[in-house]
Amino acid sequence: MSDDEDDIVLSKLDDAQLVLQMHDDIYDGLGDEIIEGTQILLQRGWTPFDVLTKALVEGMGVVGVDFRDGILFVPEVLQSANAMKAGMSILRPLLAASDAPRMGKMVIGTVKGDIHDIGKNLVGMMMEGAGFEVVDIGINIDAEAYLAALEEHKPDILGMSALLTTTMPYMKVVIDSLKTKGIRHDYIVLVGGAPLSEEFALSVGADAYCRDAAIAVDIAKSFMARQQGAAIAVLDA
Ligand code: B1M
Repeated sequence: MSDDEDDIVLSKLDDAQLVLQMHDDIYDGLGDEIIEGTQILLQRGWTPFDVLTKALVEGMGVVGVDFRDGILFVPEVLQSANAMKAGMSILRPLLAASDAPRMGKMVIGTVKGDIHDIGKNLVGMMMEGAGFEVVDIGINIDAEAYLAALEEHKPDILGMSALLTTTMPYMKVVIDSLKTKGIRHDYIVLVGGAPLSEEFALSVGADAYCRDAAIAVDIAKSFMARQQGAAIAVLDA
């Protein structure tokens, strides 16, 4: 860190400057500064959602570009990820403290071979904020572990995340094992992760592709509404 950066007092920056500084601090992996910046924005009346998307997620986007271009390497990106998680840990309870009625239950995990968890965690946080109960089963999850979690927690929704082109095909392995057990239609299967697409999701037999966490919430809500509508129709018949 340069002397100039040492002298920056986050609380003296205006909102736009602070957000740009937080992008730099994520890039530099400065967790304490991210915690402080997150708290300042919240004190200034920012919603947790805006802090998350504009200060944290956008900052991580810059890291992703430089990682792709060989400017940043794994240890640096890991520090950025940890700084981002430090900010997320403050926002999590705020996003979850919604008085929305219980919408349904989701089990979510990152597929086998893949340890990326920031996007999955974010989806979990947003779903909790929207009133869903979320059971996060972690990273590097194989088909047996997904099945065991479904059996144990009996969710409405199975969420899977994959960030690598090499791990996304594993989603099909999980969905095929649901089919083999004859339980595919017991769950709404939602998938997401940067390399996925709508076509991919449909080709592996998922119900929908979720481009980001906010869209995951909307899609989950609409599937739950459809399911509840269908249940009411059966009761009325
Ligand atoms: Co990795 N990595 N990484 N990495 N990493 C990517 C994914 C990569 C695109 C970087 C690049 O080259 N530009 C690239 C993949 C290339 C490819 O497959 N074509 C890559 C690579 C190559 C690797 C390694 C192989 C590097 C190496 O070792 N040589 C290695 C693999 C490790 C493994 O998993 N086996 C690796 C390791 C790592 C770190 C450990 C250093 C770290 C992960 C830390 C962590 O997660 N705890 C890391 C990171 C941080 C990234 C980037 C930079 C950022 C990912 C991220 O957190 N994004 C990433 C570059 C990128 O994606 N642009 C990259 C922020 C997050 C909010 O977005 O995860 O997309 P995202 O989630 C979004 C949506 O996708 C969606 O909603 C989320 C929120 O809006 N979503 C869902 C995600 N999951 C969902 C599930 C749902 C619904 C929506 O279920 C219902």
